[in-house]
Amino acid sequence: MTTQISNEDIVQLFNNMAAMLEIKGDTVFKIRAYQRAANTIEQLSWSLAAAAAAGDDLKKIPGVGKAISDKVQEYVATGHVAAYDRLAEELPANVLELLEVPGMGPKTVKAAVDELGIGSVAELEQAAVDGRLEQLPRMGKRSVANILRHIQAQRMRSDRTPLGIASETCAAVTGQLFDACPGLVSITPAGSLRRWEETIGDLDLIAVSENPSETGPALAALPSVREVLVQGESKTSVVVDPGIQIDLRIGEPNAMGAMLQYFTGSQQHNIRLRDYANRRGLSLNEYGITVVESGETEHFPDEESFYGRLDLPWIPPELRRGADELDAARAGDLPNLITETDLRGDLHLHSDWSDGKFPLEEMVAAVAAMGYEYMALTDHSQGLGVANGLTPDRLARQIEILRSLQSRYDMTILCGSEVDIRADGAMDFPDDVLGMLDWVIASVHNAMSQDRDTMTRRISRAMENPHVTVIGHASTRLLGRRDPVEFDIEALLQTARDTGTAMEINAAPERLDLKDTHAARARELGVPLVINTDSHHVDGLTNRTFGVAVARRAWCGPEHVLNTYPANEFAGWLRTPKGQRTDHFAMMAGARSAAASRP
Ligand code: DGT
Ligand code: CA
Ligand code: CA
Ligand code: ZN
Repeated sequence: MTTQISNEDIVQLFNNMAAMLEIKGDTVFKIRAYQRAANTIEQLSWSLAAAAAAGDDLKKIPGVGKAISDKVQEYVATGHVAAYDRLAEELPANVLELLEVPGMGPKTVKAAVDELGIGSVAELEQAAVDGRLEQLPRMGKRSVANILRHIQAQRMRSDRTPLGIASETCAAVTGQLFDACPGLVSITPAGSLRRWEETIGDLDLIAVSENPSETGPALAALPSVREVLVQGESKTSVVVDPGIQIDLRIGEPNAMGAMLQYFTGSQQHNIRLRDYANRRGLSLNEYGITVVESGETEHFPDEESFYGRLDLPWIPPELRRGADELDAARAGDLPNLITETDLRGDLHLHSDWSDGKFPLEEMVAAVAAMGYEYMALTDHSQGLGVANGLTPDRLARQIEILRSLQSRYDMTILCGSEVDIRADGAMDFPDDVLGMLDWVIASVHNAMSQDRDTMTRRISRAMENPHVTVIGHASTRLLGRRDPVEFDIEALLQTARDTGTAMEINAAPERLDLKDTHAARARELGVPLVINTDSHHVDGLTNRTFGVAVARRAWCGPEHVLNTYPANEFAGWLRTPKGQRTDHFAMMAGARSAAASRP
């Protein structure tokens, strides 16, 4: 069996065939037939693959004759079309890649291949730069400049976008579309963004509208649009600043379940789900679920009813990785995932005493406004003299001020510090200074290129310090900007467990550190996780949503995250001598789970 084949896949197949035939110099009649079929199929609002699988007569569709119908059948049955493969073999490699460059139609590609021997986009770019491309018929300075610009733009967007930036872009575009489209009812993100992947290839949006035809053109007309890639009935694709591709599709309210499910992916999850459905005589596509025997397609307004039809509970998008989630769903073992509102405190916060942007008092007030029961202010230690870190004297003054602020708040204000772990693993404050603090985050901020063993020993030594409560942003990575340090994560997490040290999930969207798989391993080992925003600004507090997403992707419930516990239980853990904290946490988590499962 093949993977789910969408109408878009089929449209692309026939458009490519038309272009390849044109490059070969085939008859106009044959080329037009493929183009016409592609246009018709693009307009369909139901799955051609499902109809083919159900044995419908596709020739009843205008523009679809026997040759086209046979190829659809072949594609659906085998995942291949022999005629297509033959064409691709006859032509130089990478011709299809050249066709995808806007401005490169079949005739131009043919000339570029035949006359200049160009076989790749890189060679095309070279020919555009050194003036050879301009020599071709119908090519001028203008068209060459455009092709060059497209190639460069394509290279820019080939990089994946960090989640935080993609999510800001998504919110901005969604807002602008609502302003521009009176008929718009909803826009739902799908794809990797909905699964909270740490980087996003492109943004997939599904719109429901009372006036669907206004939506695509409105997207294409937004001021942030750099380039329009596709503008069709059912799909519009654009590239917006800062170089993010957006695929917008129109959904039907009564069939949103399948649409959202299909385009949320992951592809691996969908493949597994489809195999599971096939074994039950059902086939899945982006429009609904088809009973193979009767050929009847059922539609679902939401994902709950879609998964329900497969006798499965709804599976949270964060879990849809094509790993164990389907087995867990079938067994009724899906985790009860943590949500944002489970958080009762934020324990990594900076003020303008170090490198934060807001005064202490305003930072504390903003945290209290989140409705939290507790917080820790954690400005930097003096360390390398960067980030305006605090000397022991300034720290002592800050502690005094924080203690005096406490009387104004119900929220418990912990006096903390984010203390550098020096290159040799020593803490940047002596033990007597650390001893004044309620909460000590130990973080690496320098000597990041140490080898794996040295870095592992360095962080382990910090964990062995009896004053260190938690390791901050362990890998120090910055998504798209700085690689993680090298360390043995398994050894570190075992040391965390053995020493009673908690591990931070740093929610700053450029960090997401621990990352999901490491957080999952911490959970398995019983190491308490703490979700912190590391806010340097009052606006940073809402970044907790990204940290919660990491914890969800790690299959964490609230019981695995220390700062979901009520203030008294949290304080009880903190009072426990460090060497007993892991056991104490296991007891807290056990009590929490038992309470949750009580009827
Ligand atoms: P990305 O964009 O690389 O961060 O990752 P996704 O998961 O957003 O992937 P994308 O945008 O290519 O497609 C969104 C979802 O739609 C994907 O997770 C599964 C589904 N899907 C899209 N195109 C195809 C396709 O050609 N075949 C199949 N089987 N599924 C597809
Ligand atoms: Ca995507
Ligand atoms: Ca996409
Ligand atoms: Zn830090």
